[in-house]
Amino acid sequence: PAAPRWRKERLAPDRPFHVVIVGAGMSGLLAGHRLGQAGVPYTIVEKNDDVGGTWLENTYPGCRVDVSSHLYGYSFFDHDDWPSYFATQDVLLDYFRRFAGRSGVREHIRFGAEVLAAEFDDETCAWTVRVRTPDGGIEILAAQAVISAVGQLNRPSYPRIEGREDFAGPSFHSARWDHGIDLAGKRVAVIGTGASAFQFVPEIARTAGSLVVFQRTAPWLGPTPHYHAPVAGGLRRLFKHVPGYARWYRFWLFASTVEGGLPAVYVDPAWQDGERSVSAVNDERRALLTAYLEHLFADRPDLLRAAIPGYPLGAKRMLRDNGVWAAALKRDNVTLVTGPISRITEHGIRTADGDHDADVIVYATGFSASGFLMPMTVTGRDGADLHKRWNGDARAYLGMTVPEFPNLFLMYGPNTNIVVNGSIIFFSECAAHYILECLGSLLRAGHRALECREEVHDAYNELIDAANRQRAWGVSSVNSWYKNALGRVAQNWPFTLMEYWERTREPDLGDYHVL
Ligand code: N01
Repeated sequence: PAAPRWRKERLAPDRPFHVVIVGAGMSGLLAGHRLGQAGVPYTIVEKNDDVGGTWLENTYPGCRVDVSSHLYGYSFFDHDDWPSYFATQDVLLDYFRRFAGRSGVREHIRFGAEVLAAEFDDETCAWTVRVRTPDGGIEILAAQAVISAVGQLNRPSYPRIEGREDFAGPSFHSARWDHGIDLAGKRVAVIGTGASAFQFVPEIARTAGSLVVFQRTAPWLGPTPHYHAPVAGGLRRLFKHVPGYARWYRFWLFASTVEGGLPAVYVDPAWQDGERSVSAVNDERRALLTAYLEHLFADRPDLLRAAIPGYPLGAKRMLRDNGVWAAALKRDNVTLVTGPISRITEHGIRTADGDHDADVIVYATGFSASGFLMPMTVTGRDGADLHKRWNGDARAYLGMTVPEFPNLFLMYGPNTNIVVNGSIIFFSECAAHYILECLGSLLRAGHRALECREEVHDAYNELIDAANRQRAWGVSSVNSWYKNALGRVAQNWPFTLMEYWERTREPDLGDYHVL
């Protein structure tokens, strides 16, 4: 998706039009940049003191991206010269800081300010955005359109385990890493074995006195030998000296690792063994990855038994592995516990096999992903309340627009998460393009607002639901943040990335009521 092909001063030079963007992470910065290119005034409201969103907040040891760096960057900004194939958190944060500075977007950001509420005025067709300022005051911003770019994985989820308040020592969540606590020599307990724990456990295992990892569900591991490797010198030289090489490389990565992965998670309706695998291709992958686990834990049958997942590949996010996880679990100072946690006590964690005393507990228990836009209050046309409308089951058209909420656009909204190795930045670029095209149409035609038609929204969501029911993550009963409390997959996009690109290239104004 390219830069907007219009500029406000040509379409509607005298019309006051201001956009408020919520969040200065990857999507919010992009939206700001695109609005700037179109000459539309905007303000970004960011609760943190810096840009970067998830890459600012997650500072746990070992944090890095698990999508190829050469895909995990804006298609139009400095995306070639990554030091490693999978960039570390500090490199990514630096990338987004650099982008915010060089693009000029940083000047439009209100840092340390939090959007509390946004309300649509039926008379004026404008939004009123209520912001808590850094000094604790309240400021009201007026906007003709609001773009939410708050992300999906930004509210840490703490487990509902009895006795959590009783623990006498320090504890923290992986996304709120407490760097003030030195784990060296300490008895550390880690709850969870998702993508976050998988990255920091090998790091902290090196210095912790003892480390107990509590695993409820084993992750599938995708062998990625170069996961921590620096980009080979030869490749960097090719990028530098061969014109067009970087583009070709990105295209090759996209075609082979991104779009190629989806068929493995398609459900074959005739397949019988649904809890184990969902199709012959999926079952073949299971066999390959099981063999990989057998290789990793050949010398530890106890760990191997715990390491083989009991659910189909693709039902939860597969983790990239280069052997450091297995090596960490095999260390003398590390224990893997798979029995259910019965409670947390003053001294540590209790399971059926006894008490595991700890000095520090780290919650690697993920995020409340299905609350989209929580805890903001969003009030649309005729006083409609977004969270009441959703009632815990967020839906949007193309992940972006919601009936009754004119000129509200969501980035990384419902059903736009990509599971099989795609880069979410590609999705955000598609979304930013679509939003800008909507705003351009609005200004061109002199309309005040666009509101998604209920029937278009519903038909689209039926399509998404039907497809998600035919994906491994939709049929498996395993826990995952892809599903909301109702069991519906509210996060994932079930099709190819190219299909999202197709659908977002040109808004069809017939999908919208024009106000
Ligand atoms: O969180 P998760 P995460 N008792 O929800 C366990 C992205 N990400 O922060 O599987 C015991 O995956 C839970 O167990 P179970 C990426 O998209 C990317 O690790 O529900 N255990 C699970 O093991 C990722 O998918 C990167 O049975 C409990 C863990 O906690 C997403 O963020 C890095 C429990 C939570 O795993 C989230 O990853 C990090 C309880 N009561 C994150 N409650 C990269 O790019 C929860 N658990 C590399």
